[in-house]
Amino acid sequence: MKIYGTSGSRTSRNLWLAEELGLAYEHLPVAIRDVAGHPEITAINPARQIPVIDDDGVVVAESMAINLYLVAKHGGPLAPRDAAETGHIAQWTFWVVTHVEALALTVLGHRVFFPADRRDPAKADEAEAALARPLAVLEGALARGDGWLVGGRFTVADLNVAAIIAWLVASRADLAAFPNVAAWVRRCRGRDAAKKAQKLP
Ligand SMILES: N[C@@H](CCC(=O)N[C@@H](CS)C(=O)NCC(=O)O)C(=O)O
Repeated sequence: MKIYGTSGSRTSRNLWLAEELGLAYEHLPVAIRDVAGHPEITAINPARQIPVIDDDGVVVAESMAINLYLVAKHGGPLAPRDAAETGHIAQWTFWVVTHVEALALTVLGHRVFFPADRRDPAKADEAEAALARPLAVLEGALARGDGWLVGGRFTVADLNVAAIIAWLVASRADLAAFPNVAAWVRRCRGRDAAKKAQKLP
């Protein structure tokens, strides 16, 4: 399997899962600025974006779809065990992409990622304030449950959601009002596979 994209992009969530699953893969760390003109990527992904994988001829784009594909193919404890878990893993994955990702990216961009002259602290603050509502949803779920989102164990739902919440940690967002989220994201990001993926180019 070839995984295209630098670990400093959304590809990081796919590299994290590949490490969790112990997969053999070739990592092609194409940088975000080089994606649009990269011949191999443009040949396989009409969106001309990373991440995209080529798994022995099965091409999948969209970072979250890639993760759902990989657990469907390889199984194991991170994968859903039944239809209910399939639904709940999809629920959390769609939820984080719909309600959290853009806001978290705005916080990350304006506090860390953009060059200093393009950062607007007010935009970061506004996005962080808007995140209070979805973060309360996550906090409630973690407080009511057993420390994980689905099935009483670390699954791809935790990975997909934590990969985005980690942007808030990197942005030094204030998670004091969400202690269960703060503890859970530390547990998720402290896993060996997460640390290994973060060190990739
Ligand atoms: N929804 C897509 C978003 C993909 C995306 O925006 N990729 C960015 C890097 S994280 C990219 O390729 N940017 C370069 C470009 O659009 O030219 C996913 O989750 O994979």
